[in-house]
Parts: sequence; C-alpha cells; structure tokens
Amino acid sequence: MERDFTSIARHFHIPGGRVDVAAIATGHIHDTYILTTRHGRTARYVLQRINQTVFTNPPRMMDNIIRVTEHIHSRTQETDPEIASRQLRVIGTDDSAGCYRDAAGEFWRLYNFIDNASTYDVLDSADVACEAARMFGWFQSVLIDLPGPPLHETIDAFHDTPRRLERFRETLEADVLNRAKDARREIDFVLTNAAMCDVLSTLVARGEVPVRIAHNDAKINNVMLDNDTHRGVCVIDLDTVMPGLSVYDFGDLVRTAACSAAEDERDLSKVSVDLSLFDALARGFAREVDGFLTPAERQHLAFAGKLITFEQLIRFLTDYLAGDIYYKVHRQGHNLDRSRTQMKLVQSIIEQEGPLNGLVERAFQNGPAHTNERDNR
Ligand code: GN1
Ligand code: MG
Repeated sequence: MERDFTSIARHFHIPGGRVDVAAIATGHIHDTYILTTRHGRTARYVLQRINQTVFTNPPRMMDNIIRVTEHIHSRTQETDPEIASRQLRVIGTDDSAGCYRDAAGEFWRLYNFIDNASTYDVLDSADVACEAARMFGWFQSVLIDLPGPPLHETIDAFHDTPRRLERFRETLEADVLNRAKDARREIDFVLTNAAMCDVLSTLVARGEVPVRIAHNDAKINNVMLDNDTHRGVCVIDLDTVMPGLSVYDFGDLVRTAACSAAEDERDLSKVSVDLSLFDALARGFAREVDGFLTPAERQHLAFAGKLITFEQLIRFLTDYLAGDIYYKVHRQGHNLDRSRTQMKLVQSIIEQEGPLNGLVERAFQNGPAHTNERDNR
C-alpha cells in the first residue's frame, strides 16, 4: 500500500521537511521502517505501524513503554550518561498517547535510532550470549523499582501456557484447513508433553515464584550490542514489557540463543542446545539477577528454557492449524517449519536437562563477584 510518510512524520516532534523511508524486514508482528530526515543534518528514526490485531490498545501499550523508557533513561543517566544517550526513547506526537492515529485508524510510533549498535538473529559466540543475557537481567533489575501502578497487560494471558494449550486443543479440534494431517508428529508431541504447561503457574499460585516486570519477548534479537566493543547498549521491542516471570525471559534467551540455528531452520540436524552457549547465558543472566531471584526461580531457569520453547511450539503450531493468521509467514508451511524447529529444541533440552541444571547452579554459585565480565552499570 502506498503511504504518505511525509504527512505521517509531520505529526511527530522531529525536524520537518521531506523524509526518506525504507522498510526493514524484522519481527513477526509490526511493519517497521527506517525514517530519515535531512533538515540541516541527517537524523534517523525507527517508524512502526502497530499491529492492532495483536495489540488491541496501542495508547495503553505506549503508556507502558513511555514509563519504562523514561525510567531506564533516568536510571542510566545517573550511572552512565553515554549509555543513557543510547537508550530507546519514544518520540513525542501531537497528542499525549505516544503514537499517532491516522485517518484510516492506523497507529504509528517513532523511536530514536540507536547508532553503531546491532542485533543478532542467531549467534555462535559465548561472549555475545553472555552479554546479551546480562542485558536482559539488567533490564529486569532496573525495572524492579518502577514507580507507579502496575503496567498494563498489553496482551492478555501472554505467557499463560495452560491457556495457550487450551487454544491449541480447540484449534486442532476445528482443524479448519484440514492441516492437522501434515503435523501429526508435532501434534502428538504437544499432547504427550502437555503436563509441563502447569508447572510455573502452580509455583506462582503457591507464592514461590513472584510476578515481576519482565520483558516477555527476550529473543536474542531484541538486545543491541555496540558494534565495536560488543558491550550491551539497550534492550528493544518493549511491547510486552508487563507483569511476568523473570524466568520467562531467561527461557526465551535459551530458545533463541542457546542454539545457533535460526528459529525456522529446516535442517533439524543443526537444532540442539549448545552447552557452552547455555552456560554463557546462565552466567550473564546470573550476574544481574543473583541478588533478587528466589530459590524456586533459580531452580526453574533451565526448565523455563524448555517451557518457553514448548509454548512457542504450541503457538506456531496453533497458527499453522488456524491458517497463519498471527505470525507473518514468508513461505508455505513456514509456521510448521518453525514448529518443527521448536520441537527439536525441546527434545534436545529434555535430553540435556541434568547438565543444564548443573550449569545454572554453577553460574549462581560463582556469583557476580567471581565472573570476569565487565563491571555492572
Ligand atoms: C513475536 O515479532 P517479534 O519477533 O517481536 C511474538 C513473540 C514470539 C516471537 C517468535 C507480541 O515476536 O511472542 O516469541 O514472535 N510477539 C508477540 O519469534 O506475539
Ligand atoms: Mg516483539
């Protein structure tokens, strides 16, 4: 669809005039563009059209994001102004909602562009894994004392795995496109392993695992590292920052960074958990969260890797059966391929569960004071 980006840009507090816009293919949910203004000096921004099927109340989501980004900015300002200047900020709009609603009812938002930093879709470096995990731990630690009321739930029951399983069963039952026949093995795997879905919700109900502020989409490509030093710069994609479990974020890191294959890798021989990457993730995360995690949380970090990967298998498979309505797909059977990759990773985690738990224990025993990584911010 042809869009008039110049008139969209006019509603944000940035220099006026002509803008250049280039679409970038990133993420499964929103449409994302790099917007460049050339008023005197060149400035770049990240423009997004918000997916309202997924996020039904963009102003409430932006309310969360503004609170979170401003808190992080003021915290880092006290400790490291250089890093503060490289945090994500929401660019103001004509109204107070932190996003602009066009005549067609589409919501747009604009962020600053973070210079000289990159995200990684897949990785094979333990140092990068360690630093990325440290950043997500740091993110949780900074938000522990976010003032004000609880953040809004931007997506209802987002990591409610039992609920995800229920929806999966309903979708399977309906099988509107007669696709279940192509996914028999994956479906059976979900049904056979369904018991794991209840573990964390039971611990939460018993008060052993607290609900904190979590990122809830702690994929490896949602953290930016400096191009020269590889030091963590900032955590991005804050749409699902809301009440959640600390271990969910570690789980998503395991899912996306403890295996150096892509999320939709078709060669399943490449998909398995790599112990040295997992070890690096555990060390990096422990470094920032050691001071506040409860014993039950620590004991369920490796488990969360399995559960979040299993949940993602359920989500991709549900979407495949439903007709690819939630995730953007780029080829036929894409969601089924993604499901297969998740399933293989869950199997690999199950096989390695003992050693993985051992690595977590060791990461926490060593404690922050004994690690060699860079100083805390
Ligand atoms: C979606 O689009 P992206 O990459 O930020 C999804 C995550 C999934 C992920 C799977 C709001 O994230 O929950 O884990 O795809 N985000 C939402 O790659 O559903
Ligand atoms: Mg996201």
